Amino acid sequence: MKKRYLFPADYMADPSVHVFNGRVYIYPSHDWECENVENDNGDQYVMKDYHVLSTDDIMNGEVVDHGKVLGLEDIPWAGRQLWDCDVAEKDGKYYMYFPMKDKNDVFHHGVAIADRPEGPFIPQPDPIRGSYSIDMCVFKDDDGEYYMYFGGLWGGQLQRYKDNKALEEPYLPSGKEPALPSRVVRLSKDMLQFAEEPRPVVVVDKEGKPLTADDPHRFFEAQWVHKYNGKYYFSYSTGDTHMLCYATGDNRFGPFTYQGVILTPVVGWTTHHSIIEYKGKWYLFHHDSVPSGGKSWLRSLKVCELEYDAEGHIKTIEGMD
Ligand code: FUB
Repeated sequence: MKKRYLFPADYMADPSVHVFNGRVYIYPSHDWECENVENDNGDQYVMKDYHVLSTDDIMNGEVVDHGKVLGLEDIPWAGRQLWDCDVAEKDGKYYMYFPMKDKNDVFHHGVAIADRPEGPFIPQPDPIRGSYSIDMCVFKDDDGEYYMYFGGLWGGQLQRYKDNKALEEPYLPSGKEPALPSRVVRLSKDMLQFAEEPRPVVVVDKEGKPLTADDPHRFFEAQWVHKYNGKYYFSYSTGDTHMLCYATGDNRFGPFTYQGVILTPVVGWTTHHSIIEYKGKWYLFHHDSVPSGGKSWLRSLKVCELEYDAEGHIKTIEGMD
């Protein structure tokens, strides 16, 4: 299968990809060299800014770097770490949603606004009220509403919350306990706040039982939602088992039934992705650490075609290829 490194000039990761005005826009996070040791808190992911990339030919065309569009120094509540962002368009304005640690080292979600998909993005002064954890995917559904899926374990801090409230002590389920779920929330009409309380997004097996914490295919982080043939596809990273997996359902809020592996482990600790259709073909955007010689915090953007079988099952892609 043909794969392409999209932007060999720099280390970027976590690609959120959308088609705006007929062109493909890539919203990655931006990796930097770091002197910290690698740890489960994610201190090695020191990302300080975002660039926007775009192309009109995914596998062969020029990938344009539109430059830096937002940096930590622009954001009044900034502590550190601009991790996986996403962008949505509404009424000709572009809204970037980003997770960032505040001055107390707690992740919240910021919003920044642009007049064009390539930015620059101007941040709101405060984070979204009630926001927490990381890795947002904003999905516009057929009802015209926008829904944000988010959450990530370990360094992503999801284990610090239950029922949208901060716990006194983090709690990570183990063994046969149900795995920690991703979250979904409808956005307000002005796109700047949550319109309701976030709900859990549960992945179940074929018998309808939630995947358990010890299941290697359980949700960890990096959620993405797309629709194919009228079904919702909820895809995600399994984190410490290093796969991209997916589950399908008939309802945007889930539950989603586990279906299989999209991408087997890549070189590097993290795996992360987005899925889009462009000019009649489907694509998987992700990252790996091959070009940096395996440094998990220096990742490179990669893309390949994605295929479905006649029943709508996604064909598994080899991560090491
Ligand atoms: O890039 C920092 C974090 O690593 C992301 O938020 C996760 O999804 C993982 O890729």
